[in-house]
Amino acid sequence: EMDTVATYHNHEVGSNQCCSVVVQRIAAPIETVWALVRRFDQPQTYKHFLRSCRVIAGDGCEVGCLREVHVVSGLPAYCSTERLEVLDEQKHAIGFRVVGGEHRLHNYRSVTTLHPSSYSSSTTDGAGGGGGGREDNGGETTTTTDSPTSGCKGTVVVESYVVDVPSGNTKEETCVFVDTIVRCNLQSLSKIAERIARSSCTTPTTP
Ligand code: A8S
Repeated sequence: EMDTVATYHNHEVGSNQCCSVVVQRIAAPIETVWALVRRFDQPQTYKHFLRSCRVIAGDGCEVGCLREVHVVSGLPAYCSTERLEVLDEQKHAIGFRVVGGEHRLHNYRSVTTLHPSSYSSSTTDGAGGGGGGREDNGGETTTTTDSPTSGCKGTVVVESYVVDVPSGNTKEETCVFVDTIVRCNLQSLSKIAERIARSSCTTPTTP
């Protein structure tokens, strides 16, 4: 798992760019979370700042395809054109790059990786919320890789990004803005995946 982090979260960062990473623990199995995260053609399922998404080149889930997303009103953005750069079904990694659109986050690129974890069912509250972390320059990430057999199946999501600092803004301001969006996305992902996991766990089985 540390290998996947090293492979996918090692970004080249220019002098007028900033980078950060957000970590989210989810009390749902990795397969449940991956089923939501891998859908490059349906980011609005859990990214609630997105109003719509249209695939404009490719089949929607293969490297090289393009999507155009429209953003909800109230943000300093209108739309964004994004290219799928990484889709690794084995390592549970997905990454995209912003190639156009009307917004201020030029050359934004991000990678999201999922890691199996476990949580004790007596501390379900702690496993779901929080877990946000922020690092300035790709320092060590704190992914918990407990033995997946020691409790309920959970997932740790690691999402890192690099982006140009918009003119008139500082690196710090840019990171605060983007971290907020990414943290909201991962918290909503967590809620949705945990709801799905709960409903499939409580499905009555006939003896
Ligand atoms: C993502 C991450 C981000 C998306 C940003 C940071 C964006 O879609 C929004 C506002 C902007 O100002 C830029 O994983 C942009 O989607 C919500 C349009 C790119």
